[in-house]
Amino acid sequence: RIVMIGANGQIGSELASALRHKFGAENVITSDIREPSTLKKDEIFEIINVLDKSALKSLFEKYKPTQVYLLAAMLSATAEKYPQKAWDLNINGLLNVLDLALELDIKKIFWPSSIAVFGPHSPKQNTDQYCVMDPVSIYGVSKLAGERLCEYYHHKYDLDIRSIRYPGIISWKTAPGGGTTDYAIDIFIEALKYRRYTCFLSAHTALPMLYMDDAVRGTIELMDAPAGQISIRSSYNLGGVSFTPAQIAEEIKKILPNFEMSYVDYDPRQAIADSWPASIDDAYANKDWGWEPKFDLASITEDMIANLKTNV
Ligand code: VAH
Repeated sequence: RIVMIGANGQIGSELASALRHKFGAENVITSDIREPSTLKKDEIFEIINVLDKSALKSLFEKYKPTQVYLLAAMLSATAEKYPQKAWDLNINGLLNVLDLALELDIKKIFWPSSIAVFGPHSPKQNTDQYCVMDPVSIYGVSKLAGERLCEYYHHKYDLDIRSIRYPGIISWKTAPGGGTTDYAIDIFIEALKYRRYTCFLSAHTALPMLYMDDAVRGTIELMDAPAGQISIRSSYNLGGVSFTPAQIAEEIKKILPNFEMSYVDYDPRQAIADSWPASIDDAYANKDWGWEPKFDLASITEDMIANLKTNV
């Protein structure tokens, strides 16, 4: 049985449906700080604040999960507005789950990290699993510290915690919450509504991105892998596709020829994006558990436009 914390978010909402499909809705307990916008009759949901350790303990004692997915976090752009809250949620939320997992013998945990753990002195291209990591965003600082906690709890207590450094994730089902890579989602919504988009990142800002279908599949593949195959207990680099706002705009124009792209003069998220890698080397994920992305920029663009046209 699985308990997911932060199930209303961009990743949580789609990962929850994939897990319900795989294990049955009765075996997936979703939770978040407030009610979800939609809940089907066979779906189980509980209100929880991951910072309330005693409430979290009661939730785990009620459902006795064998796996916990902790997706609750404050993302990069919002975190820069509330750095102390971001650190508290991202780190103390993780510590509560780690300590309760030890106390209640929860077998397996998933916790997301991010390419935000890299910084201005990390290699820019094909950033490797091990390299200098000097994150400049409080989000990146909290994710780097979180990775060190995960590795520590694994080596000290043999906790089976697994993690992925997600690139920017592109999806259409759930609006993203305050990320620096959200332009790659907003651009599709506005292209379909207005045939134009004013991008908050500059035209040649290359960033590593991943389509949600790939992110969900990769996460489940990691969690399904035998523990003996997992050689990374901080967090796995995961690459998908790297592109710039100019490149995604060109791809959209192939389907919406009169789409027009423009760029703001300044946005605080540019400094965050400039500190991140342009592309990621995910050789360890490929070697340890067979990771391969399936979506490239063309298929992401086609899938996003096709789905947003019919569903939004
Ligand atoms: C963010 N979407 O922008 C998240 C992610 C790599 C980016 O961590 O903060």
